[in-house]
Amino acid sequence: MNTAELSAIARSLVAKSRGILAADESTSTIKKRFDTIKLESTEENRRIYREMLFSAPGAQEYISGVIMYDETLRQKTKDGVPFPIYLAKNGIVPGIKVDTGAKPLAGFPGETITEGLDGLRERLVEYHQLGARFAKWRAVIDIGSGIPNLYAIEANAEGLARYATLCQEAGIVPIVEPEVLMDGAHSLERCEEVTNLVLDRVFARLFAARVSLEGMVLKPNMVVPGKKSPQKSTPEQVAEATLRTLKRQVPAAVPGIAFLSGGQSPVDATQHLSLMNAAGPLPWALTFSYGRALQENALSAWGGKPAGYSSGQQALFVRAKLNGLAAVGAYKRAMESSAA
Ligand code: 5MM
Repeated sequence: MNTAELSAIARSLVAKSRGILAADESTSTIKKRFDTIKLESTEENRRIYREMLFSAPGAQEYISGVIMYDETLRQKTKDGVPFPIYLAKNGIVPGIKVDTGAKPLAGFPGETITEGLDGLRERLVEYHQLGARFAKWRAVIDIGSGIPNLYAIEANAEGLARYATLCQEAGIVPIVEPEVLMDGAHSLERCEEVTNLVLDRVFARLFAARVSLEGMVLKPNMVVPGKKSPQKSTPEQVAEATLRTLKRQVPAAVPGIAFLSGGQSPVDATQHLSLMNAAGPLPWALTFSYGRALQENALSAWGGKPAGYSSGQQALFVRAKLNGLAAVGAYKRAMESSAA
């Protein structure tokens, strides 16, 4: 595939008022999510849940792409239509998570390296045949006492760059996700410092690996204080620090940035995105690629019960619509009460 085709897919993922649904929880993560509603994590329950999300009436207007896990990409709707085909027919680009997880980095206690490069070229060929047109790889950087070390950042940046070139070779748009976790007790300033360093290293390796920036999407964290930090930030401070960081580090050739939510509440994630877009014009599209912030309400409204199916779909629709508004800077917190 040529770069123009990759670029067209990347641009469609960040098209006006639309963003990405991250539904690529691995089997162990979805089990933790189902535990919260006391539902057994069987293959059929996972299929039913994903079908509920993918077929939510009205949500397609605001969802440009869905990131799936390997199992989901191979599953079908109750009517027997493979999920990637079903999504594509509804104007949603099918995506696939291709990393195999963040594993302990030898020699660097408390730090991780994301794995999955072995055999990736062959897996990408199969994923393309199954209908995937974009992929995702998540590198995880934790902030704590004495971490992150530069070596861990550079090793993860190299992994992201090697993954991204392999994707583009296979005609698949890479979503490059370097996530600086918000789990620690660090300040907003420390998050800004680390996020700057991480993005600087990531773009250096993407350039060295000859990744076409026009044919990728960046999926970063927002700049926020750690959850255990005594510091509380205002939404305006988060928006300002995040935009300052992105403007310093992300070339304008990248068509779009689709944030992860990282453990922010659904409302905070929407408000931060909207404030940033309202501060435009910006050199790239800014949208969402949320997992928890899109799914949390839908999961609890569904509750694993047939009677909750349409409430779950409605809850996803509401969050998708409000984030669609945030992607053009038009969301207000007051809309929460009238949105349902
Ligand atoms: C949906 O969660 C994704 C998969 O996580 P595991 O590999 O641990 O199962 C995750 O990569 C997600 O796509 C991003 O982190 C964004 O999700 P959030 O919840 O942070 O918006």
